[in-house]
Amino acid sequence: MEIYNLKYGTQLATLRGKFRLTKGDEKSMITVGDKVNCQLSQGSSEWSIDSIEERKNTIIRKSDYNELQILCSNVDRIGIIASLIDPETKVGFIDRCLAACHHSGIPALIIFTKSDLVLDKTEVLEKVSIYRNLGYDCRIVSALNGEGIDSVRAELDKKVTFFVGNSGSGKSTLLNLLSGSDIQKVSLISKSTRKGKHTTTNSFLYPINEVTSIIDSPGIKEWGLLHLEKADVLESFPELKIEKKDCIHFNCCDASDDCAMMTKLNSPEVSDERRKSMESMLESLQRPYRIRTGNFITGKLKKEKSKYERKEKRKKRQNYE
Ligand SMILES: Nc1nc2c(ncn2[C@@H]2O[C@H](COP(=O)(O)OP(=O)(O)O)[C@@H](O)[C@H]2O)c(=O)[nH]1
Ligand SMILES: [Mg+2]
Repeated sequence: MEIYNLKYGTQLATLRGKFRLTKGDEKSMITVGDKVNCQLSQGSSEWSIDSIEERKNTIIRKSDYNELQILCSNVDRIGIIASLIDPETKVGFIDRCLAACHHSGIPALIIFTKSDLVLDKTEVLEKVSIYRNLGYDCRIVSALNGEGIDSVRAELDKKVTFFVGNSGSGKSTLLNLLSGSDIQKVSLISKSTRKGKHTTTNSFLYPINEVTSIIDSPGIKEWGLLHLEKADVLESFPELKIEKKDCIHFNCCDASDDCAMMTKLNSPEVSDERRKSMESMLESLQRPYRIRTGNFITGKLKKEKSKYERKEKRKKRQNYE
């Protein structure tokens, strides 16, 4: 495992003892962003990790398969890297990331990339203004002509930022630009699928200077939100959250029909696009073991799949009988 130290730079170190966390179904020995205490073994150039300092925060996702994954720790910002085009990051993807950010309590910065490829600038502003009007900090950048890069650099200064986005959205390219060197490999966009090819395979923390770091991560298809409750998801929409104060259900949310946030969601004040995005998130909470075509099924997942299918069949039979 690679560790970074201001004095010694990047070093290889081995894990000592057991760091496996056993709390709940959390499964992570050590994660990127962790601050560790190390020592040099006597007479050797080999470092060993003795302990992990308490984490200030963690960013997690929970997939369909009931496994909680710690993506990183000790982060000040989550940079959602959303490409305007080639491939276009869907609003559903951005909203899922924002729901996870809201739950983690870590502020999000939405960075719209590849502005140079969009010829109609009003189209860009329309998309960005949806989020700006909701109060999110949004930046528009181009790695090609340098638009917005300085503003992002200034915003991320003296912070640890986690970059998340779909594959090919420009995370590694932006990291390289901000660091001023080609520290991360950049992928080519596939001509047939218009999606990025996976080049970044592991999350890695890159120190930009003594007080600024960026964690680059592999592209994800969607952020699994199964660690969230319905209320968390609803509250992640600022226009719904403000309705909570008038809700008859004090400090509770079962998203029932008379829930103030649900009432607002189903009102014409919320655009169809945002409503659909929220409905899709709520729906995915109800079907945790949903298996989508094309998913990679092996071992444990195979078992989960057949368990889920048996349960679904039983439900169907009961409905018909
Ligand atoms: N035209 C243009 N291409 C970009 C921009 N940012 C990234 N790219 C290209 O998009 C592709 C994917 O970029 P990469 O950084 O590897 O994406 P990642 O998978 O999110 O790390 C590469 O071919 C980059 O050269 C941009 O702002 N403008
Ligand atoms: Mg990458």
